[in-house]
Amino acid sequence: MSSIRIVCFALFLLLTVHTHAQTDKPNVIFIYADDLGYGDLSCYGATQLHTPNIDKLAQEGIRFTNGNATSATCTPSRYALMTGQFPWRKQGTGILPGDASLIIPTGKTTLPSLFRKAGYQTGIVGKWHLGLGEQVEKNWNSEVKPGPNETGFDYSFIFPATADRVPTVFLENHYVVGLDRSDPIHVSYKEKIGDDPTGKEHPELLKLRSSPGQGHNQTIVNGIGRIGYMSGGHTARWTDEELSLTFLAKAEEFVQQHSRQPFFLYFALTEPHVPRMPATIFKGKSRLGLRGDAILQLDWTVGQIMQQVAALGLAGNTIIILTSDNGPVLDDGYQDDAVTALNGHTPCGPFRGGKYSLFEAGTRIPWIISWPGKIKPGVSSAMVCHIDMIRSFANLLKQPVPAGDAPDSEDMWAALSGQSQKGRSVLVKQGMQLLTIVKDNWKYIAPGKGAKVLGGVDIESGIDEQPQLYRLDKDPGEKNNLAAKHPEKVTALAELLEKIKNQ
Ligand code: NG6
Ligand code: CA
Repeated sequence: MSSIRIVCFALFLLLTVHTHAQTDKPNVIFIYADDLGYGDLSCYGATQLHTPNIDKLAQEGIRFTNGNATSATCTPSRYALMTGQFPWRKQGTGILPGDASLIIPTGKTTLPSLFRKAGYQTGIVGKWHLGLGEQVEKNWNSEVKPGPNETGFDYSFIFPATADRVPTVFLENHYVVGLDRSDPIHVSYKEKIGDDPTGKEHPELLKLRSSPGQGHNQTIVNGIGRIGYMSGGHTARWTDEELSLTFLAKAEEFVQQHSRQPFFLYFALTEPHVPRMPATIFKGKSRLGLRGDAILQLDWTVGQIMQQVAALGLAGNTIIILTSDNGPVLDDGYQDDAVTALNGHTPCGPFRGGKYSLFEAGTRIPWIISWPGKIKPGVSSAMVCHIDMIRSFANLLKQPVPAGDAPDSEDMWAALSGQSQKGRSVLVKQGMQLLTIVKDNWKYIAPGKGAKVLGGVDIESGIDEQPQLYRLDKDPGEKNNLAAKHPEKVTALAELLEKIKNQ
């Protein structure tokens, strides 16, 4: 062969391999907002708030109207996403404090480990909230593990729990970022430690007042009272206004570094969770108060990532999913102006309840998937859930899932990719503790005891001592309880719920 022929042949081989890789192993960026409601985006009907970047993503992809979290709070939703197991099957999967130990098993298939096995580089940037280390008492000043790097991520840049919980620091691959060794970090959720002022003792130092009766008045960091006490680590503490930009910079770095190999990025944003303290350039921008401003910051961030993917020439080879861990809440512990500046905005969309609730707004969340050229744009009413990510991507990546792993996950790739309008037929969802089951648009809420309206947050819990039955396609606002009219449906759904619980 002449040398020109050899070069041509080599080029041909390279191109074939490259094209092959493009179809088989698209990059995946999974963007997980925190407490973003179904009605918080203009593509989902918001009129008081404009989210042009996410709207563009929706226009280029599929917008799901029946996207679901398994649970109405963060930790259990994330647990389900990561493991493919219903969180209520496992003790200790409720909202975790910032010093909790890791609750994800290290030896089982997780969403990132599935990608890793398929030859992807895997990274998480953002909120973790699934515990770190083997025990509560841990040394934050040396290697902190196990955590994301032991459950499937090659790279991690996280904060441990929530933006309102100590320690208010970033960890990059096991280590607190920016720590001065002469000022070690200590954390306690039991008693005050160190000399830092608390919100309770020094409310005059707060730039964001805590809501009465909702705590958030322990150690003050950056003028904001937190849940939990911490001492030391002063140089490592974050500035809330920089949180999102920091995560964006790290996400962009990850994408840039891995642009020539398949990557999976779990980009877990903190907006619009409390404390809402967006970068100064976003403050006042939405005219809906800090919560609206935080949503605009989130939208801008998504736009930045979309632009980067396009600029790197990766758009046709990258799946972007945008969704949220649970539904919206206005007053979740701080007296920002979310309630007073709402201005007619409806974070829950047409649904009832909100974060923490058994009603739909607790778990019915935005869900957009885009894969230009591969997934046909549109709107889908198929019922999809985060818990199905493992088996759906296992299908796309042609990866086996070992027996016993991801037990509650179902392969929904056909629905997710728009090849089918049929999603799940049945889904069990969780409020705080109690469960509800949806089957073919009939929703049953098991009777239970507890407050009907959750104090502080002022959200209907969905709890009732009577059984509740709703027809979601005809009555999305869950206004008409049909239990008395359809006792046979109540019995059938109650039995099915028991059966699934005992599986
Ligand atoms: C609650 C907090 C709330 C928020 C939530 C976790 C109180 C009174 N409320 O316990 O502010 O932090 O936990 O939110 O402490 S989640 O989105 O991470 O589930
Ligand atoms: Ca959340």
